[in-house]
Amino acid sequence: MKIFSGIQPSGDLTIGNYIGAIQQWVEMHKDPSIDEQLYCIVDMHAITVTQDPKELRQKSREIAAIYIACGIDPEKATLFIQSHVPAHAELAWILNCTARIGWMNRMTQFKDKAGKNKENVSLGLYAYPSLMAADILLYDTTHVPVGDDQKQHVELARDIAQKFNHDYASDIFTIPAPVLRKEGARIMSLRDGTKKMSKSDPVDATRINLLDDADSITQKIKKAKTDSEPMPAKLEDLKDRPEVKNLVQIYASCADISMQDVLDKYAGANFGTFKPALAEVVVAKIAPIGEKVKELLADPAYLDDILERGAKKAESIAKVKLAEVYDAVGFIPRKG
Ligand code: AQP
Repeated sequence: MKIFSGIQPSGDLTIGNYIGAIQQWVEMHKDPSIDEQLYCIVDMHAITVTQDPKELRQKSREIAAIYIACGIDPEKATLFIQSHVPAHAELAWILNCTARIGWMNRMTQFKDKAGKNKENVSLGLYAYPSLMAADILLYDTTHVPVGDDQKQHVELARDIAQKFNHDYASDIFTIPAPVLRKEGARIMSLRDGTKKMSKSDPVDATRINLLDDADSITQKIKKAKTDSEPMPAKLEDLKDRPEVKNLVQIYASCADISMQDVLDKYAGANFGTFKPALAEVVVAKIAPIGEKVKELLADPAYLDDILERGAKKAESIAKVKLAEVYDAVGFIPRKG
């Protein structure tokens, strides 16, 4: 099994990024059937919407520190920055020529992000899924651990890989599969249980950031939207209570128990009891990450060294795949 995944340095990482993605990656360290794990900081994806260059640089390093602070071991996984490996952009171009406009038009993330402003967003935002397909396909990835919002893009990567293999009568690309958590694959906004928690949401109170301190985590949970009913006893009773369901999901993921376990513990309780208990488990999980990130950021040379080693390793794999692709499409290799 070969694993690839990544996160955009497009804001402060949230507990949604942690539960949906990073927590899965850390668990994968224990799986002996995994041969290779690559975790990328996808800065080229981040610029599909406007970014402040200074902040982008700072966030890119910060994400590397967060990966390590969350438990990703740079000896077991390759950590690197996407723009350090030019093959991502090069393969993305080829895949732009394989992907069909009709496929891109079905991507819900583009529709969500472009909203009513469709004519005015960048072409990069529209083509984002073929860059993501390139990220995945360069490394013969078999499994892509992501949150639920990215499932459609991984499925598109499969379609692109299959079409390319068919068009060029080859088996160059491995067909990847998304890996989603059973519970917690989509953490929702603290203010609207029907909207995904997102690092680029302009309202900070909608999310718990991985670098929030204990006090702000507690305050955000205290102010999180709920309803006037007590906590239910059964999972099916959460069906029409998206905000409550979300808080139960966050509790379960942070305490490493099932959502039903949470309900068994708090059935009948009101939010005056549940919210402080939730804040406690979230703080216990998140606060040590912030402390470790601070330590790591104090030593940028250490992080840069890990990222350089990661880029070299990733490049050595990506280069070979790109050469196969160039050959298949009929590009003449350079002499010498
Ligand atoms: N709310 C979420 N619940 C579960 N998983 C989530 N992910 C993101 N939000 C949630 C997962 O985190 C990984 C990295 O996401 P990304 O940075 O590539 O972009 P995204 O999916 O668009 O996430 P954001 O936080 O909403 O970023 P912005 O606001 O910049 O677009 C992915 O595996 C994603 O599924």
